[in-house]
Formats: sequence, C-alpha cells, structure tokens
Amino acid sequence: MRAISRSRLLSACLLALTLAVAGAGTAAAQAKLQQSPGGYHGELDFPIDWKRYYTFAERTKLIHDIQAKYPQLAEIESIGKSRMGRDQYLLTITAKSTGAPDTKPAMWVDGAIHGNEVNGITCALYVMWYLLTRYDYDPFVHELVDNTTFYILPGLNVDANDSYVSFPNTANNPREPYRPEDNDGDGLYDEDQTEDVDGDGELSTMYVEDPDGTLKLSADGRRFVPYTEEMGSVKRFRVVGQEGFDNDGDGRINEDDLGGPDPNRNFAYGWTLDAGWPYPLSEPETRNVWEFQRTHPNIFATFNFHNTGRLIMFMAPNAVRPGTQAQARPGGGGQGQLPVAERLARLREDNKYAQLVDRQVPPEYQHDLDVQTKMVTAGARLLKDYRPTTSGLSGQHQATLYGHLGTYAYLMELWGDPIFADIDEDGQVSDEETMLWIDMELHGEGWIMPHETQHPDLGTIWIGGTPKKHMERTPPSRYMEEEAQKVADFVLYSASQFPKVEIDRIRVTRETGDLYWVDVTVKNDRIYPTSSDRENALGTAVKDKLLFRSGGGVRMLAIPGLAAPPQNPRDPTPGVASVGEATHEFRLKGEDAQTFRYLVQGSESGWVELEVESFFGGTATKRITLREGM
Ligand SMILES: [Ca+2]
Ligand SMILES: [Ca+2]
Ligand SMILES: [Ca+2]
Ligand SMILES: [Ca+2]
Ligand SMILES: [Zn+2]
Repeated sequence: MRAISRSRLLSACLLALTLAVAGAGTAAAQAKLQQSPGGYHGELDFPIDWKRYYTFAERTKLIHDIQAKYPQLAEIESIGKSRMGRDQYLLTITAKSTGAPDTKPAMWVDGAIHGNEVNGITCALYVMWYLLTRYDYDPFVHELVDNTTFYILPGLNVDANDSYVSFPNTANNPREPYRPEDNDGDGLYDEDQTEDVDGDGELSTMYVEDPDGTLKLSADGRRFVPYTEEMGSVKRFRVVGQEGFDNDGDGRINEDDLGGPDPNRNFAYGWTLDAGWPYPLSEPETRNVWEFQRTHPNIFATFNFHNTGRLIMFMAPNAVRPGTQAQARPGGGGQGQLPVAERLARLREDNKYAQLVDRQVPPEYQHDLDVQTKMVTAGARLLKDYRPTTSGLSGQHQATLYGHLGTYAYLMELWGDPIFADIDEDGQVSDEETMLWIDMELHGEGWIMPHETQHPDLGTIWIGGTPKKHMERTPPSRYMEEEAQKVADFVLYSASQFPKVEIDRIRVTRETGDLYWVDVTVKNDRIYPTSSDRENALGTAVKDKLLFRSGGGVRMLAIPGLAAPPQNPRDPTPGVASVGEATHEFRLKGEDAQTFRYLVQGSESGWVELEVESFFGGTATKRITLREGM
C-alpha cells in the first residue's frame, strides 16, 4: 500500500494545530482533540443530499462539480449520446499520481439501464462520492483508488431516467430507451401516453363506479379490495387503468406509450429477437456502453444496478449440460458428497450467510464458480437482507460481460418489499403490514388516498389506493442512503479482492559444488484469480509471467528434454514445477500460491532476481544473493 502523502499529513497536522489554538480559551481539559467526531472521513468536504433523486441536469452538474473538487482523482467523458441527444457521462476514478486509468485493473459500475430503476443512479453516485471524499482520510479507500480504476456510469438509460424522475409516473414506467414505435398501428408514434389526470403529481390507477364491479373500498377507505356477495349493498368499482386521457380520441386510453426494446435484452450473449429487437446493440445507449467496455480490457469486474428485489444476481458458468443442474438427492449428491441442502445447512452452522451454488460446471470453470460463491457470500453478509442468485442470460448485459469479456459480473436488484415491516414473521409483507409501515415509518406520506375527480372522457372517476412513485421499486427518501452505503460496501469489497501478485519467498538449497536449487514461491492472497476461467476459455487471458535474471556469475541451467520436474533430493516438496526458461508463463488462481524451481550455477555472492508480472495482478520483484536465500 502506498503511504498517505507527506503533504496530506502536513495539512492534517496544521488543521489539528488550528483547532488546538481555537480551543485554547475554552475548557480544554484534554490535551488531545477528537480528530474525527462521529467517524468523520471527509464526506463533508463535498456534501451531497442523499434524500432525493436527481434529474439529468442536476446530476450532470453534480458530477462536474465533484470532478472539479477532486481533479487529481476523477475525470468525466461522454461515451456517446442517447437517442434524444443526452450525453452518457462516465466518471473515471483513480489516483492519477499512481498511473493512467487504463494501466490498472478496473471495476465498472452502472445504474438504471431500466429507465425507472433510478435508485441505481443513487447507488452509483454514492460509490463515486465515497471514493472521492474518503481518499485523503481512509487507508482502505486510499489504497483502492491508488491501485484500481473505477468506471462509473451513474445512469445508463439517460432519456428514460430523466423522464422518470422529472414527471409523474408509475413505479414501472418509463423502462425502455426512447424508440419511436406505433404500438396500436394507427400510423402515429407514441401518441397516447399516461397523464396525471388529477394534477396531484403522482400517477395512480383510475376506477369508475359500476354496480357489477368486482371491487369496493376497504373499511378504512384507503384501498380498493375485492367485493364478495355477503358484503351486500355497497358502492362497487371496476378498474379503468393507469391515469391518463384518450389523447387521440380513438376510444382507448394510453394505448401508445413511450419506449422500445428491453435494454437489458439488447446485448449479444444469448440474445433473442423476442425482447431484444430489432438486433443486438440496436439502441445507442447500449451500443455506447459496449463499445467502451470491449475496448477497455482492463475491466475486471462489473456491477449493474437495477431495482427491485434485494437480489445479488451473479454470473455463474453454464452448467455441464445447459438447463440441467445437480439436484439435491437423498443419499448423496454425487462424488460421495452430502446432498446440497445438507451441505449448505452445515456451512450455515458457522456462517448464516454461507452460499452454495447447486450447479455442476465443467472442471475448467470450477474456479469461477468457487470465486463467485465466495464473493456473493461476502455480499450477503454485507447487505444483510439480500439473497444471492444466479443470473439469466437472454441478451442481458451482465451475461454478455461474462460471456464475451470474461469479467466477473454482478447484477444488483436493489430495494424491494419493506421486509422489516413483516411483523408476524411469515416472510411476507401483507397489505395490512404495508399500510402499518406507511403509517408508522412514513406517517402516511407514501400513499395516495382514493378520491373522486372528473375525467374529460369518462366523467366522474376515482383515483388512488396505490403507493406513491418512490415506494415499491425505488426507496422513499429515508432509506436511500442506508441502501446506497451497503451496496457501496459490497462494490468496494469486490474491488479490494482484485488479484495482487506477490513473491512470498526465494529459497536456495546447495546441491553440490557450485550448483544450487532456487525455489521461488509466488502468491495471490486475494479471492479473485489473475484471470477468470472464462477469459482462459475464450483465449483472451493474459498469462502471468515469471522472469528470471541473475548476475555476479550466476547462470540458470536449462534442463533440456526433461519431461517431469527434477526433484530436489534435499527438499522433495510436492507441487513444485521446475523452470528452465528465463520467462515462464503460468496462472495464479484466487488464494493461491505456487512454487517454481530453478537449477543455477554460481557462487554464494552472486544474485538472482525474480519478477512476476500479471496483467490484472500487478508486478512484484525480489532479488537475493544465493547466500541470503539459504
Ligand atoms: Ca400509435
Ligand atoms: Ca393518454
Ligand atoms: Ca395523479
Ligand atoms: Ca387513445
Ligand atoms: Zn432492471
């Protein structure tokens, strides 16, 4: 880890001195001042209000302001424009003093490919803010930002994102990128969208009174509930649909809304015409992202933020036979193992967040599966009430990132049912529990009361009986920061486990005369390997290299024609590979150590130097004299 720079320490000292002088006149009973009241770590150097969602213009200003505050750590570029001409601004965060962004392994983070899932923007901005404001204060963040690059695209689907925040909408719309489309075949495009009929700033459901309707008002008048005959003579209702007018006078309401294909079915891996039409990467928003990603091979892992469901979805290798999974069978799960459920139960005796993926993968993909299992186990522990689950394929971004680039890919389904409102602990949040949550935590503010209003096409109607916009899919303001911080913790944890190669030790054993065995042990203590199984299968993995150099009369002896490693008779360590070349290629897995053996000739005052080079894992060098190594 790099030490925090001298000038920063100096300014911290000056600050302490200033505070000490200021406090001198007061009752300064203690000599030592509290330097970080409340665990202060720099966030107040650039305060951001995490109790609201931001429009495109607001967050564009926000990211440019914070970049101007931390120019040594952040850059902004537009990776392209949306169909409506908005820039897709990407933040690149890394310490410029320690190298250019594309020379370091990178974490990609994006939010809200689905236009309405704007909590992903919050969480992406939060990762940005956490890294930048804490860099000077927090050794963990400092080391991450020195050694890692973070590419952060706060909102991917910029047009729909802005629309969702700026206008009254249901929780589910607009979801797709803007693409003019004639849904009802009348020759007009997007001519009949939803509207806020009663002007209350929310988009709810419309009902009309109907003597044969299947609904009635609940006893407390807050919800529309099913009507049954034994309820007798009460006012009955039927649903008309979402709030809106018949804009084109065709007798139908909201029949031609905005939006094109599902953008998270518009990527190439497992693409189908059904949802990802008309062809992979047809939308400027998805194409711009992919063009950046495929031309930045330093991207090692990726997070895509969605709403909703409290899920850590992750890319696992395909099963041995696509579509089949190893089943938990009574009496054993193959290879003499216990059934999956039983093994998981045992693991959870020690760690209630333990995970076990019930999938048989080809042996050359087993490490990816193991690594992902470890990572989402940590994720479940950090996020507490999130559930890890394997992700789908079908033209999805995360599937394409793993499938075509070999990145370790995660899709976070943020927020979800307020499970803390489940007071009878049946694992569900009933309507009654939801209403109690709204009453007690939100003081009623999250609910639209049913009320009568006039509609130009329908006459007297009722509107309401639904939650407001930021309740179900995206969290209400009071939960936003808590959610974002937990998610950031997981992203940073993942980045902290990017591979890092080290030379553990070099050991010299004299064989005879001027002949010595030199054993070098290289290791990677991190969870991730230096390249994924998928990259190795794709043929895009860059091998780790071990370079041998020597001087002072020492030379390596190649041992030609030797099929098996020669054993060092004095130290028959198993698992040692012998090397007879100046450059040896290999691959370090996660939490792995490997020992390589050279035969050298020389004197004890001569030296050998070993250097390990890894595309994602960095470099490490160690030089010793033969005498030092013995
Ligand atoms: Ca139309
Ligand atoms: Ca309409
Ligand atoms: Ca309304
Ligand atoms: Ca219409
Ligand atoms: Zn989504």
